[in-house]
Amino acid sequence: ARWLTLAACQTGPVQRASTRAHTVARLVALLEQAASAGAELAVFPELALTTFFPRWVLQPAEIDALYEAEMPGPVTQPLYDAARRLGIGFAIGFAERVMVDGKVRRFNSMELVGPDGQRSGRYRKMHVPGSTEPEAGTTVHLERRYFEPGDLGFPVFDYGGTRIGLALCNDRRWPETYRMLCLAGAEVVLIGYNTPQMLSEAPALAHLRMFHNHLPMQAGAYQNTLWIAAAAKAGLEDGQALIGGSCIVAPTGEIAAQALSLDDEVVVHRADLDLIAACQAVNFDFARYRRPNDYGLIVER
Ligand code: ING
Repeated sequence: ARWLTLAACQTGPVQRASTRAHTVARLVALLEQAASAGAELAVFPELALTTFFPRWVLQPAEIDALYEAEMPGPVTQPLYDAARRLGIGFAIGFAERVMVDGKVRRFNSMELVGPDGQRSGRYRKMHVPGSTEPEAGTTVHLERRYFEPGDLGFPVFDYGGTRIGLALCNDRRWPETYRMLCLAGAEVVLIGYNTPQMLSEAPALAHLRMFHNHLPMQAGAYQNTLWIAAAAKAGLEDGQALIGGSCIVAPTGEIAAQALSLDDEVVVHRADLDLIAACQAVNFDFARYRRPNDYGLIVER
């Protein structure tokens, strides 16, 4: 049997007034808890190092301080050092600022780090929701002001013999995310998210926020025979309530473990990777039963 012990490191609110160093120390403490519970691979939320700043219109001078110009940088290095010391890998969401051909580019990114503390993969969020300007009647969500859509596709990385895919927040609501990762051979998908409790544009859906968090992940895991570990940023962050519900989902579609709080909390499950083959044998023998020649509409505009 093949096993991989996964940890979803839910993170309570990261206020705008928090220093990066203080936040990194919290994340190191979560990684220590995950490792002492036997976890081999941990996931942190989307934009784990900062507040979820797309909720604001920021002045140009305020923006750069919220992005990482290098990963690891001097302030984030302790997390990479902790990974090596503890022998546990992790994925972390962060705001990425890079210079390409003399132009600044900004992505909502996630980095995979090995148990040796070395970078081993990067993903840039594909499904970037919200708008570039506040829109009347909607919750302010300016991700499209601060990030361009990812340009790295849906990569899958080797992690000690297990194939790992990455996804960020809104990506988890789209079946294409899981299908692309599945077809690239992913066995485990690590997800980070920041999801507001209240959406002013759809008060009638208010009671469904947690259902609509878990529903696509459970379906995505089942239909693509994946393990999923998903970490929320949770609780009251700069006045906005974020849902928690961090979880580990099996290829059966079952939630194997789930956070109970809206604060820093580690959710651990020893994932049986052989369940993937079992679920494929029962129904999802992709090579045998998929009808790709008849799915063309999916990639038409
Ligand atoms: N957050 C939201 C999510 O999918 C969202 C997206 C929220 C879109 C509010 C529009 C309005 O959970 C992220 N971070 O993608």
